[in-house]
Amino acid sequence: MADYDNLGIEPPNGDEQTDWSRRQFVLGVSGLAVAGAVGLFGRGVIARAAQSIGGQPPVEQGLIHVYQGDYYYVPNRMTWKVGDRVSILLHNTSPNRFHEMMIGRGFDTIPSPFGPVKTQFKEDFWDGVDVTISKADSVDNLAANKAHVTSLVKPHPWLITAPGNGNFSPTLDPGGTIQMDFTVPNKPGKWLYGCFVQGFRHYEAGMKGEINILKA
Ligand SMILES: [Cu+2]
Repeated sequence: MADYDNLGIEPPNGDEQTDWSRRQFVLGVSGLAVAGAVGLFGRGVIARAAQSIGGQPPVEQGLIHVYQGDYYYVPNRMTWKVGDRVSILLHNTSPNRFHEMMIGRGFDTIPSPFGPVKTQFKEDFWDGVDVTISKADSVDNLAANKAHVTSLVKPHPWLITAPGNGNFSPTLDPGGTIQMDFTVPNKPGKWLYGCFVQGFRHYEAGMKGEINILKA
């Protein structure tokens, strides 16, 4: 495994593992938001973008490795084309933190004394997309929401298909991996990906990226 944990990226403040549980930010976010905002705004936001890979990335298809760290993705830019087959093999390289990967556009927010707190993307990229889970190890949970998920990995107690758990998002335990196979849907344009664990604090700390989807 590449040594992505020594990039000199400082973690956000706070004890995230105690205030993060499954989709807690969706179901009970107000207390979390206040606690998170105190840590965030009281001690300053560390927002150092990691791994800015220069130049225009090539169109990627087939197997794409995406690495999660504290608090970044490698790569943080991808270019896909409508109709191509893509398999994201997501790796959580963090030694001790949960991370997820949402893909979407816009933000859902809730009001708080410190301003709006972002909870997830407003538009879920995975809405209506057929996804096959072909590998899974140390997955904390995967909210399917409106994606059509088939898992070749059985059993899959981590697969959450009930509504109300937030947008499509695999959350990996430290060291976890998941492979998601799909055909790039006809949704061209710019999309974002990010980790909203700990009430948007991972995203704010730099755990985000951009996908440009080209027309077929
Ligand atoms: Cu994260």
